[in-house]
Amino acid sequence: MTMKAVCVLKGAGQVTGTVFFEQQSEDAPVFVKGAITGLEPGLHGFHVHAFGDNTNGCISAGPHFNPHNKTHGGPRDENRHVGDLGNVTAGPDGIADIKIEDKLVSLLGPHSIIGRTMVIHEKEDDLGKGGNEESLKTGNAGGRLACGVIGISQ
Ligand SMILES: [Cu+2]
Ligand SMILES: [Zn+2]
Repeated sequence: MTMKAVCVLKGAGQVTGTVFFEQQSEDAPVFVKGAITGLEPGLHGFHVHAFGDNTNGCISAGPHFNPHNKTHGGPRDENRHVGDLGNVTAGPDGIADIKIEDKLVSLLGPHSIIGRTMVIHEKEDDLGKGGNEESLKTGNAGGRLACGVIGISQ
């Protein structure tokens, strides 16, 4: 049974986006597709955060989703948060086209990301290689430009 999910990202500024998720089975990779607009050209950290709570804006979503108590890393690192999807790149038009395949995030099972929050950040995620303490927590990706709760899609 294929599981599908969707997330509409909004924030205080002009950044908006829609992201679609698809997974064939619990052990299969998740495909993430979509676009985020209104960004400064360049790299922007893109993560699943722990809580589906946007009561106080994107900040209420809490830290990166980290059910295995690891330090922050890049999507291809052994040591990473489940929510660490790395960076997306916005072109000169301010649009980031998203096409990610990830084998750690899941829409199914005990560590499903359904009901959690997708966040797009102000700055580039240093993928845990920034050489300071914050790098191993957040990748120094800065403010939260837009976010949205990941929900089940048809
Ligand atoms: Cu984040
Ligand atoms: Zn992280």
